[in-house]
Amino acid sequence: MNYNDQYAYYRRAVEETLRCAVPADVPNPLGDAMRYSLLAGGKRLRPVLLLAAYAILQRDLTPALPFAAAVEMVHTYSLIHDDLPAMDNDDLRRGRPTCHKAYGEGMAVLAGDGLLSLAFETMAQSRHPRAFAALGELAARCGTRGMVAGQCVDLTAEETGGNAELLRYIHLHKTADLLTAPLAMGLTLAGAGEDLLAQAREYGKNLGIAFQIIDDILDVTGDEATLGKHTGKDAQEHKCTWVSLYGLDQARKDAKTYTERAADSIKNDENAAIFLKTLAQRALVRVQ
Ligand code: GRG
Repeated sequence: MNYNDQYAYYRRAVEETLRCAVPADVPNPLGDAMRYSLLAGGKRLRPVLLLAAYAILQRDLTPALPFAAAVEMVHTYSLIHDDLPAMDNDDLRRGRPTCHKAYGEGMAVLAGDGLLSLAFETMAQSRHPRAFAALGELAARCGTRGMVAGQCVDLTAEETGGNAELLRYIHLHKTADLLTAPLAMGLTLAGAGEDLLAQAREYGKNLGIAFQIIDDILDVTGDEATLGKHTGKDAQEHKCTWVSLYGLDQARKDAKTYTERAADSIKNDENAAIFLKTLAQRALVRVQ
């Protein structure tokens, strides 16, 4: 299978799992608000990373699917909360009105909370023998020393102006942690040893930094219709970004450097490992 077919294959498996992930007995409008954001599309990058990492060692993806869905739930919760007026105050996400625009702020807070807890419930119910380790990895990376910490520093840097050290912290935690988690989870579930896990962590860190630099660039140069969200927000909100600190040209060079570092971190030559190298290169030239 070529790269595009492989990505589409992983993505389809995730979409099928997500379609019925929110239980029917969640009261409405909460259940509808959760499904509205979870099933709105998106690249499904994090679950694809999890399945690709798992596929380095295992053939049958079925046992990894609840974990792939859980990572996307956590990502979607973070987007819903990030879009709230108290944070980035966005009204467009994934090409449609943000959750709070469609369901109100209170329901959007609850939809985010609901997706976060449903993610952990889904992993716990999988009964996978390594579920606890995978779940711990996600908890650490999305929590108060991971993504939430990155978001905290991102918010405070709007007031202080930020600097290179803060920016690296923001990129590592707000973005790279939630790309590293699925890689480490997929490998852990598949029974990988420390050597492969270390390669994946290095890959995730560098991919995450490159991915966020590109996100910063796209906020300046990207097309709103293609991105499915508004651009120009970073400058409006005085955000500390790679572009605001280093300028567009340097940002492009740095994105390339971190992408190369990510690809070089993977030493394994299984098809699924080569897929990860290609994914990093594709992420560098992404337009959405
Ligand atoms: C609210 C705790 C909390 C965290 C918010 C997700 C987030 C952290 C902020 C959103 C803005 C942002 C630039 C986040 C960095 C990660 C990122 C680039 C998210 C967008 O991910 P994509 O491009 O989105 O994979 P899709 O829609 O394709 O899934």
